[in-house]
Amino acid sequence: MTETPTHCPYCALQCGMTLDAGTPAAGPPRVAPRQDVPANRGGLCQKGWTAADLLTVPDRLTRPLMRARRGAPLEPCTWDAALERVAAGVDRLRAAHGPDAVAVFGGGGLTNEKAYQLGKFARIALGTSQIDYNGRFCMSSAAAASGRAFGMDRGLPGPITDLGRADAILLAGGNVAETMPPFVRHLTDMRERGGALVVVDPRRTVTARLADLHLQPTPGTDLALANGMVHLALMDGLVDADYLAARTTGFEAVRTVVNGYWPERVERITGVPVPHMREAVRLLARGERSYILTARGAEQHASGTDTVSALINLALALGLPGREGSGYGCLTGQGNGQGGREHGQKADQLPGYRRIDDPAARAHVAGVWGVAPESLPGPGRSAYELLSALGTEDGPKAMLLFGSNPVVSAPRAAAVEERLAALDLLVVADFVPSETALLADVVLPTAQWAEESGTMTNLEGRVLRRRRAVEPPPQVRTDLEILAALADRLDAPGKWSCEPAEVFDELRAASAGGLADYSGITYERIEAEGGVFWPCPGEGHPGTPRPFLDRFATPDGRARFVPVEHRGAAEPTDADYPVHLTTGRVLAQYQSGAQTRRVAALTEAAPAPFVELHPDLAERLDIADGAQVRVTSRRGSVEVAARLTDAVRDDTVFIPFHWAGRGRANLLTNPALDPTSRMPEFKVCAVRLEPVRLEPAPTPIGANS
Ligand SMILES: Nc1nc2c(c(=O)[nH]1)N[C@H]1C(S)=C(S)[C@@H](COP(=O)(O)OP(=O)(O)OC[C@H]3O[C@@H](n4cnc5c(=O)[nH]c(N)nc54)[C@H](O)[C@@H]3O)O[C@H]1N2
Ligand SMILES: Nc1nc2c(c(=O)[nH]1)N[C@H]1C(S)=C(S)[C@@H](COP(=O)(O)OP(=O)(O)OC[C@H]3O[C@@H](n4cnc5c(=O)[nH]c(N)nc54)[C@H](O)[C@@H]3O)O[C@H]1N2
Ligand code: SF4
Ligand SMILES: [Mo]
Repeated sequence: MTETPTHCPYCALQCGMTLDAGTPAAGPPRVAPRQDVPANRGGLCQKGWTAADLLTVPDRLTRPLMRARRGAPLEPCTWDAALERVAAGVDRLRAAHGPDAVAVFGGGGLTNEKAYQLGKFARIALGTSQIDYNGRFCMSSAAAASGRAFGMDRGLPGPITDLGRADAILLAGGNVAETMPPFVRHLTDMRERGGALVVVDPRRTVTARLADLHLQPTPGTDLALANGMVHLALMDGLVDADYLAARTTGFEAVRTVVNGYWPERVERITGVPVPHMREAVRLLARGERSYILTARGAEQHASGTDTVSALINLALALGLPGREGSGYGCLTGQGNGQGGREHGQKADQLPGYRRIDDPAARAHVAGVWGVAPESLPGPGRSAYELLSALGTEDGPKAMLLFGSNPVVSAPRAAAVEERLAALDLLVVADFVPSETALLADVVLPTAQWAEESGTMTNLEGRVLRRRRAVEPPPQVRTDLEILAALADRLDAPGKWSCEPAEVFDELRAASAGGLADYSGITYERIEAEGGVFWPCPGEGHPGTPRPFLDRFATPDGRARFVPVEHRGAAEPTDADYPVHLTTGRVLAQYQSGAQTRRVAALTEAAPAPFVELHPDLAERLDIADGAQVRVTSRRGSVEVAARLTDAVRDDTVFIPFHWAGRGRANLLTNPALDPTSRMPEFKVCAVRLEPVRLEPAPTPIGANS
């Protein structure tokens, strides 16, 4: 029996697990939790426990597939034929329309090695600026706000175990009891030591039920809430003046703005009673060790960057960031949501969290890649803008997609599906036939988590090893092998190793001197030290569990306040669409569901989408528990079952987004983008609801005679 230590294939907590490869006699592969990984210390959620089932899903992609022409079926073909079709198509489109005719779309689930190689492939094998990835839909607003406040964006400000020793944690828009269940251990550790948990969520979620205080705002009003809390902190004398003087700049402008956010006004905007706001500020200010954490609920808005800035302003006003055991943190979502946003699959970025429009960054990275800096393209379109441009007059005519299923997960998904259909060539690398793969002209079967090695950077900023534990099926290749084969056919410059360790060494060199400096991290060190925190600018460097203790990563070393004003939902409710819709997750399904809908135990636990609504709203609309409901926005309609609960505000309904078909939540969502992060507003749009009246079955002829 061989047991390989590795990490869960799903979320950013990257729970430690061992995989037992199984044998015909002993049974199929199985996982068991590891005790030695601080993030989960022996815990796993249901997705983690069933992760080995992914290896044996019945419709696993095991051969390349191709369709002869649009409308023809996808049929098995050889690797040679598939790769030749891709290379020939790319060459033809580039010759006709220039290099930006080919787009690349990546994912935050890819290892660091693959994310790095994908960004390099786009820039020097294809020469295209048109690359972005699904992380734009995830934490880009928090990343942008952290960047402008601290000069750097790295998930948590310290090891996850610091949270357990906190005096208070305010969690804005995160339902960790469903989205990272073992994380709750750290929150209960804190509460057992006397710390207080404050949860901000329009729904009384499983997580909110664990809290000492639950603030239940209208979706899209966290910014006003945070400004109101700074106002209260000033009023109640809780602002840390010494800290402001020593560690920050720009508070005066914020003081002026929050002047306008007097408590009663904020109560009117948010629906949160003034005493609750005041209590939240008091809890955060009463000790030395407090955290403000954000997740998608606060971030996935057209004003998400400003909302996170408002929450960071609150953290700074209370003197939290830049000290051990307190601060601001963003809960990264995808398995490699952190590393995936550092090494160049983002439209404006080069490895090491460098900007692609920075001449020094271009010169450094071009040097590592062995090309001329002038040959590198500039910044491209952000994810939704890229998807919206596909197949248009000046948009890309082909797309290569690795690690996302936008047909289900992109906002205004029906329009995105139309754009994908307008392409001359869609190529999808995946290990399951996702809804997006089923639209492709060429489908490349790729290896999955336990069949490959590489590194992942978890929500702490700790770089971890993913280890190969089983062989992929014989006709399946790794993403690195696919990129290398395509680079070869495209006569690309540069080296295209298929060995993760070699690619990692190149990534180290490319990231050296950047913000996300991995140059001192080696596979051996990760192994020996249980992971290494970036930045780690040299093999002798210990890594940086807690950045900002001495200085922030800004030019003057001080954190910057950013004054921000409340704007509210991009699409307010009105007479035709009188209810707010918010979307998110349930425990047993992951993202677009491409993986988890194929695992029997998970589908049994969460078989279908639903709409959560308050009994008062249901009564007004004549909707019974369990009834089919049509939910309609300006962009489309879905039909889902009603789930009545007083845990949600009576002006707001919630639909999880994990399903395709008639219950696809993203048929409804508003693609309004944040001006800074280009994050779409997944978390609020205006809808109306009506019961679906089932037509009575037609009476059979002669039945009554
Ligand atoms: N089971 C499961 N776990 C996952 C995932 C999954 O798909 N399934 N995905 C992973 C990924 S990639 C991510 S990004 C994380 C996401 O993790 P979370 O951010 O915890 O998940 P969500 O359910 O998207 O949103 C959290 C909460 O935001 C609330 N919310 C909605 N609108 C607002 C608002 O305006 N303000 C506030 N304050 N709250 C609001 C919702 O009611 C919801 O309870 O989860 C990761 N873990
Ligand atoms: N309405 C609404 N929509 C949302 C959100 C929301 O809260 N509400 N959340 C958004 C967020 S935070 C996120 S992160 C996105 C995620 O949504 P998606 O980007 O669609 O993410 P996944 O469903 O994880 O899709 C990953 C696909 O890539 C495949 N895959 C996994 N690993 C690999 C790999 O290593 N290589 C290759 N080639 N393929 C791989 C999987 O099988 C799957 O088909 O959804 C966003 N969409
Ligand atoms: S919490 Fe996340 S990493 Fe941990 S077992 Fe569940 S899905 Fe996997
Ligand atoms: Mo995400």
